Amino acid sequence: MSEIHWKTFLITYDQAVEELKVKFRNIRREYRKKNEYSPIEFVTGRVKEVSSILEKSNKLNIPLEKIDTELDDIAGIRIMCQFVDDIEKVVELIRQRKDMKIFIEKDYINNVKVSGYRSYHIIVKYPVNLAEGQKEILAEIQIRTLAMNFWATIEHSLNYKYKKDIPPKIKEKLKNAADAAFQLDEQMHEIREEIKDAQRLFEIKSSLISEITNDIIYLCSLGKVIDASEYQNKLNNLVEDGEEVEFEKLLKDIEMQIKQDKASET
Ligand code: 0O2
Ligand code: 0O2
Repeated sequence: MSEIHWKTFLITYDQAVEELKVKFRNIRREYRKKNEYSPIEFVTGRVKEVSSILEKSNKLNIPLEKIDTELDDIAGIRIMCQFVDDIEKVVELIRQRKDMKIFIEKDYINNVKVSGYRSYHIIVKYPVNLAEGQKEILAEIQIRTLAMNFWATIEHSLNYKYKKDIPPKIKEKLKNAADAAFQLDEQMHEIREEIKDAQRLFEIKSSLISEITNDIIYLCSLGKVIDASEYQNKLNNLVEDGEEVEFEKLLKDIEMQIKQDKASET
């Protein structure tokens, strides 16, 4: 494959990465809209650089005509989770999808790499619809916690700096850091229900506040400026420490008032 064809060759992978990012981000959005906890915290994706494709195919002795079937991470998606047990939930979500087929699973969480690397990898076969028809490509989905991601990102940049030959002293420190990241995941796992509760509460309060604010604006538009400003003061007093029930009561009161004002108008 001559260089001139790279741009065309990579179109399919670009499209796959864009589609997969949207699909996984939408899963998160769906959970959040339902005020439910999302096992997906955030999603990133990239198409491998041509220089990295060449480097890897050289290293693995893959002829360029075969990279589309033998290099499985030209399209790469990374899914970050808050807690270790979210990873299994995301893996299960992927197993159930009809728009991608699992080809290979690699569990570097139970089988930690010598470097200290932990992550769950799934290689999927993913069909991309192009102008000239459908093409199935391989894509790598890496699923990991925020702590695993932090470690892997740092280690990756050090590997880049030292051209994959990290000095033993730094390697040892990285190994210790990997252990610390593992401990952090363990400790967060122990208090995950508490954390999820706090996050759920935050989401609920945010959506109540936004409903109340919209109603206050609506009251103003009905000409009830004094009432609106009273409700605004009540909301301001609640914002910092108010309980969920207090916000609910305020929302109910303002909705009742809007109903009465509209009825008296007609
Ligand atoms: P939101 O609402 O912040 O989740 P694009 O491909 O253009 O859609 P982009 O920005 O080019 O996306 O790059 P990339 O690298 O694929 O993804 C960046 C997304 O990851 C952004 O989300 C960042 O907010 C999110 N992100 C990156 N690092 C972190 C992190 O440490 N913590 C969290 N929570 N999110 C992170 P969006 O798309 O802006 O959406
Ligand atoms: P990049 O720059 O991230 O795209 P191999 O890469 O030969 O070891 P294989 O079978 O291709 O093996 O895949 P493997 O081991 O499942 O790893 C593929 C990807 O996982 C790597 O891609 C990295 O992104 C990540 N990874 C694997 N091991 C490590 C590690 O020890 N540290 C870090 N930081 N990441 C790792 P690439 O192509 O190496 O690089």
